[in-house]
This record gives sequence, C-alpha cells and structure tokens, in this order.
Amino acid sequence: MTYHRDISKRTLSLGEFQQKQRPPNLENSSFETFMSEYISFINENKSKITYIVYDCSMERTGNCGGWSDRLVGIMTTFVISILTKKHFLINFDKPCLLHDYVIPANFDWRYNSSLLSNKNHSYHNYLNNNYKKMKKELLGEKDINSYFKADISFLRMNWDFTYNIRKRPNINTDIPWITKYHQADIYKYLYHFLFKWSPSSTRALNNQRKTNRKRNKIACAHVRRGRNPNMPQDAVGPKQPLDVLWKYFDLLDKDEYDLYVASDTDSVKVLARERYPENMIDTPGNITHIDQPHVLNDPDEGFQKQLSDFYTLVNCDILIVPSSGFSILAALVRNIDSGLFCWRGLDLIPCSRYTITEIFPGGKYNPSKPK
Ligand SMILES: Nc1nc2c(ncn2[C@@H]2O[C@H](COP(=O)(O)OP(=O)(O)O)[C@@H](O)[C@H]2O)c(=O)[nH]1
Ligand SMILES: [Mg+2]
Repeated sequence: MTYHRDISKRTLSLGEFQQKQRPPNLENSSFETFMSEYISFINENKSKITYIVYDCSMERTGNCGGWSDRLVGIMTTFVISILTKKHFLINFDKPCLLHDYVIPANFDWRYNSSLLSNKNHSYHNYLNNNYKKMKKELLGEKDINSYFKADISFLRMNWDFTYNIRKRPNINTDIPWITKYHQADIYKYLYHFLFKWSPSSTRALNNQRKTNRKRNKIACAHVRRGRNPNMPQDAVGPKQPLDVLWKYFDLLDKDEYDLYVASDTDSVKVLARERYPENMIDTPGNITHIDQPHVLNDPDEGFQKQLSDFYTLVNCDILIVPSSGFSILAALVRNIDSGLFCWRGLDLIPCSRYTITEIFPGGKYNPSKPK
C-alpha cells in the first residue's frame, strides 16, 4: 500500500472543497434571486451606471489593514453598492493583485483604470477612526446617494456596518435578505458570491493538502502575537498563553487528528512543531503582514501564505480562535458547525459562528455595538 495514494483519496480536491464551502442548509433562495436581479439591473443599465469601488491600491497612500480588515471592507462596500444601485468593483493591488489569488465567482468585480477616462471620481476613506463619518453617511437623514455623487466613488474601510444598515428605514425594499440572516451567514453568502480560488491558489493548496495531510481530521489554532520580528509595525496581539493550547492538543487522539497552528510568529510554529513533530502540518512560505511587508520577505509569498493559512483554518474540524479578525473571519465563513472554541486568556470557550462576535465584541465586526 502506498500511503500517499490513500491520502489523496481522502483529500478533497479544491473543486470539491469549494463546493463543500457553499452555504448548504440555509434557505438562501431570496438571497440568490435578489442578487441575480441586481446583476441583471447592472448589466441592463451598463451605459448609464455609476460605480462604487473598494480601494486598496497603490494609487492611494496609507494602509488598508490585514486580510480581515480588507474582507470586511469589501463586504460593506459591496452592500453600499447594492443600496445605491451602483456597479461594484474591487481595486486591490497592495501588496499584489487580488485577482491573482481569488477570482470572481458570479460577476466580474475587477477594476481597470481605463474606466477613469471621461468619468469623474471621488475618494472616501473610512478606515479606522474615520468610521464615524461612515456611520453618519449610512444612517444620516440625507439620501445615501448624495454622498456618492461621482461617476466612480472609491471607498476604503475596515468596518462591518450590517448592524447599522439593518436600521435603515427602507431596508426591506432595498436589501430584504439582510434583515433575515445572521451576520455570520451574510458573510458566508457574500464571500462565496464574490470569490473563488484562482488556478494558482488552487495549485498551491492542492499541493499542500496532498503532501501534508496524513489523518482524516485536523485540529487547528490561531496564535496572533502582534508586533514581532515578522511584523515590527503591528499592534500588540491578544494574550494567548501557549500552555492552554498544548494542554488541549495533548488530549487529542493523535491517530485521528493532524494538528496545525497558524501564526504571525515563526517561533510559535517552531515550538508547535517541536512538541508534535508527527502531527503538525504547515503551509509553505515566509510570514508577512500584508499591510506591512517585511523588508526581507517576499510580499507575494507572504500574501499567498496568509491566504493558505486562512483557508486551512476555514476547513478545520476543530478550530481555536483568539480575538483576531483573521481567524474570527475564518470561523464566520467556515462550513462546519461544531468544534469551534473561542480562546480568551486561560479559557477555551465553546462557541459557534453565531456567538463568536459576541464573545469578542467591538472592533471591525461590531463597531456600533457596546463592548
Ligand atoms: N501567514 C499568516 N499571516 C498572519 C497570520 N495571522 C496574522 N497574519 C498576518 O497579519 C495580518 C493581520 O490580519 P487581520 O486580518 O487584520 O487580523 P487582526 O489584525 O488580528 O485583526 C494578516 O493579513 C496576515 O498578513 C497567520 O496565522 N498566518
Ligand atoms: Mg488587523
């Protein structure tokens, strides 16, 4: 028997993996009908349509935030484009082109600068502390279109405004499905509606899965240290004493589970590998913060690595998540409804896609809710 042949049988191909990732058990017909009408509306009105563009491009200075900041910003910008009946696009080339890694799933959101000829444009930066402006513009008395008058409005932000958008007076006619679904399911729908893997990401992940995986199940944790040699400019991360994780991993059946620690810090991964050399798997490449590329590391490699880490987390049978947007997002879009733990200090609290943003309140996922 060759072990690898056996494994590849058990390992899902990316095509199967992507299928499996689609929201399965929810009544999503109203979402799908609405979205196909939105796309038809955009296509039928192409000659007079105006644009809302999520911007994380080198054309503009300043940061965009990490992967979850960007995804949260993309989701909110997409919802604003639906509210304003504009065509949604993504202008993302920092530190590399998004569509080299993920590609459009249902409609073409790729921005091209040739669009700018003969059109006026405006730029709205709602990143970080600028979010109060956003709140006013989404909940203000004026028509939302009065804020986005230009032919092309570029928006940069890292906040989820579902909570505020739901309070709009005409929301039931503007976006009926947003009143029906939980925030976690909205993420899942929008995420899968917008993105699927590019061929190169598919290859990278398939290779990694085939060579790395030895057992049927995988137990994973994210350790987010924050400011560290890979990310000297980063904020300090949550407190995660590693003994808590080792105690949990020690008790797992090592014939049943591969183990995986995603981290922003090499030394954490070294410790994990030393402790569980037979079971620990990893993704290839050097770690970087996508917003603060390490001078010594290749930004493209760092981007692919964090994406591979993210997708590995999404697909874990057991997932342990600290107060980090990166792994909270992985928890929100994952398909498996069991085996989720929220890591707060010394506690691993059993949680779910529906409770995780309550266990870690505030921040980019709930900017308006009290802490
Ligand atoms: N490769 C890799 N990068 C990570 C990991 N955790 C954080 N990062 C990097 O740090 C960035 C921060 O991500 P972000 O989604 O903003 O999470 P937050 O800052 O913890 O809320 C990511 O985009 C990655 O570049 C990890 O486990 N693996
Ligand atoms: Mg961040």
